[in-house]
Amino acid sequence: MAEKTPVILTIAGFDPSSGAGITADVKTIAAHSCYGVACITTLTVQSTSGVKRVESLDPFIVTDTLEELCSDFEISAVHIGMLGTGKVVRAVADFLSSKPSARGSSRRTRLPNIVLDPVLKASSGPELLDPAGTKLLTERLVPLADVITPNVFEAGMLTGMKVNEPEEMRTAAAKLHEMGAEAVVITGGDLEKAIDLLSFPGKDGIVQEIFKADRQRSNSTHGTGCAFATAIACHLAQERGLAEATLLAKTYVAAAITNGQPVGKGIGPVHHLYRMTQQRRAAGTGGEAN
Ligand code: PXL
Repeated sequence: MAEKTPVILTIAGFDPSSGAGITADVKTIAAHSCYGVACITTLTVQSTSGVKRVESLDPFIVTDTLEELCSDFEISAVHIGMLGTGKVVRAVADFLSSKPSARGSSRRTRLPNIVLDPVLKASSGPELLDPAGTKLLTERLVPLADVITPNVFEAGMLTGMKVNEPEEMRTAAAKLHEMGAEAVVITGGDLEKAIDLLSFPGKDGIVQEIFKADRQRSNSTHGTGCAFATAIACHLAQERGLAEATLLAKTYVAAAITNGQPVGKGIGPVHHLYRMTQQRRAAGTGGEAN
C-alpha cells in the first residue's frame, strides 16, 4: 500500500517572485516529500529588488479557506508566515484555537505541529505586519504555537530586548517562554557566525541548545526564514523530534543558499528544490528531464 503523504498547511503571504511566501513554502514542502496546501493572507507586489506594496486579504476569505481545506485534508502540520494585519491574525487565531468564527466553525480538534514564523518586516524594509497584528500575534499566536521561529530582529521586537549575541538569545528565549511560547528557535543567520538557539521544556526545566554554522556570503538568501520554518513543520509532521527537525531544517536552508540560482537583478531566492537538480545529475542522461 502507498505510504500516506503528510499534508502541510501554510498560512502566509504571496510573494510573486517565489523566494518567500506561499509559493516558496509549497516548494519547500515538496522538497520534503510532503503535500502542500496554502491559505493566502496577503498579496505583495515585489521582486528580487524588494517589497513595493502590501495588500491584505479580507479575513473572511482566510477563515473560509481554512475551513474548506481542513474539512477536506487531514493536516499533519501548519506553518504560519506573513499575516499582514491584526484582523487576519485574529481570524487565524480564532480558527486554530477552534473558537467558532463569525461564520460558525465546524472544526473542534486542534491542528497538530503549529510552527509560527513571526514575520514582522521584510529585509528590504517594509512592514509585513501592522502594529495591531504584532500585539495580537504576541497575545494569541505565540502561546498557541508548538514552536516559534523568530530571527534575532523579531525576537527583539517581540520581547522588547536587545537580541544580538548568544547570551541575549538565551535570555530572549526565556522571556518568550514566559510570554507563553512552548518552544522557541531564534535564528541568527545575520550574525557573524550563523547561530541558532533552540529552547524547549525538558524533564528538569528549559533546555537550550546552540547550533552553529559558518555564515555564507551569498546573494541568494531571500526566503531563508520561510524555508526554515516550513522545513521544521515538515519534519515534525514526519514525527521527528524538535532538535532533529531544527538541525535538518538548518542544513536544508544552508544547502538551498549554497545552490541558489542567480535569477533576478536583486537579492535572489534560495533554491528550495536543489535536491531535484542533484537527483537529475545522479540519474545521468537517462532521466525524464531529457
Ligand atoms: O521573508 C519574509 C516574508 C514572508 N512572506 C512574504 C514576504 C516576505 C518578505 O518579503 O514577502 C510573503
